[in-house]
Amino acid sequence: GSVVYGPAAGTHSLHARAARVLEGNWTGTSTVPSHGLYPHQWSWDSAFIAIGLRHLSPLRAQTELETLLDAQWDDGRIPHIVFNPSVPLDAYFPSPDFWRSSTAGRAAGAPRTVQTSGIVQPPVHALAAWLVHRADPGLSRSRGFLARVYPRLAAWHRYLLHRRDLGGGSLASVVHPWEQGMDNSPCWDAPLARITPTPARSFRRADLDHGAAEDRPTDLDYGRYVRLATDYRDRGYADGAGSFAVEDPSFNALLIASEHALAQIAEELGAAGSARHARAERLTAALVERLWDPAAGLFLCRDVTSGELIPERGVSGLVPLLLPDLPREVTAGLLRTLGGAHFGVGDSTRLVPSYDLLGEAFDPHRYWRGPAWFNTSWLVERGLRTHGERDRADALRTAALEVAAATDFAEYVDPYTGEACGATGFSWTAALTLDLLH
Ligand code: 9WN
Repeated sequence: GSVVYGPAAGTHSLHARAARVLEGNWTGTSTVPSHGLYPHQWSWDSAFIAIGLRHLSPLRAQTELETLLDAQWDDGRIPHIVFNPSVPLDAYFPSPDFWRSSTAGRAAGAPRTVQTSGIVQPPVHALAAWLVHRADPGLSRSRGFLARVYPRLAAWHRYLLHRRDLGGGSLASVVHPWEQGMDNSPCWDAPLARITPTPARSFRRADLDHGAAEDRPTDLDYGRYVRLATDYRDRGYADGAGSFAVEDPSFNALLIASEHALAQIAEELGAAGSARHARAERLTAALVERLWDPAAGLFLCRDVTSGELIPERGVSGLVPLLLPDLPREVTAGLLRTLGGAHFGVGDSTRLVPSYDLLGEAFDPHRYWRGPAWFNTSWLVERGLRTHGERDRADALRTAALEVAAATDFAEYVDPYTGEACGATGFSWTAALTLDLLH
């Protein structure tokens, strides 16, 4: 197909096209990831969307994050979905009547006015809030934006660092694959194998009304997702005794990057940020100690239930490249792995595949089992820049812009060919395109 990115006019039209996608997906107070497949507000989507929206409208970007934070629970958790009450119940599964946040979540302090899910997603929010502030500090100060979001973001990090330290090694655990955001990654196969699936006939998957079945998780996956979420709900969303707990490198790296951002927010508000920077450094050391695998040359997930590292290479293990203060041999190892045979970046693949090209479970079209996603490629691009790898960052940026343009902002793509999978007009693809254009 024709390449829209490159000449000045093409860049301009790509900017305008991305802006139109975000305009179309805006509801008035937040942005849906995609009207058909995901018609509510998603937590980490909103963070990535705000990072792009700040280039169009810093006010809308602030509102995006504040709408999400308005649904925060008293225990500090930010729910992974905030439901739009005007969307029919059967438009997305699992719907509010499954999660029952206002009754089952009462003890954990779920809000009374909005319906939410009870699980979380990666903590990209403080990073997003800081970047949104910097896009227009004058507007941000006049609205008291950082002063209002700071205590909420601090409570969110407190929740993750205390209630979610299930492994006792200072890192946060996820208790459901949807929390980590890469739903059917092969990294979850072993810990999920212990979970008895809920029979598929007992629920109806709305996702198959919009996405091709061979690009989506299987019914067996869904049976296990439903079982885990049901058990968590029936425990009142109390953390501790569940049958699935995993320390994930991407989730924790984003928490650390956000803790650094929270330190900068504190300083902007006239408080000391040094304790937070120091905590972020301690967490980086814990991440390396608990999840770095020198032989594999990337970070692995730790199954907290068995205590073992999970021997699967996912893009999640490359995301910590984002962190500024990694030991030199770790950075060098990540850079080698990124360009090597397992991920092929700058070589056989166009964007960063979600999973090991040589892995047994690799499938170039099935969701998080191989396809490339724009948010993870954006995070890796940022990591390359952080570590002074300008040429490699530029090449990845150019590829991301070309593929976004050629696929009409696809949700995910075949990592080799860039062919579109899932939804088009996907919000974080459009938002991160805007960010890469700036
Ligand atoms: C479950 C919204 C979300 C993303 C996730 C992605 C997908 C949901 C689903 O869509 O997950 O949360 O129904 O498949 O895996 O990363 O936040 O875009």
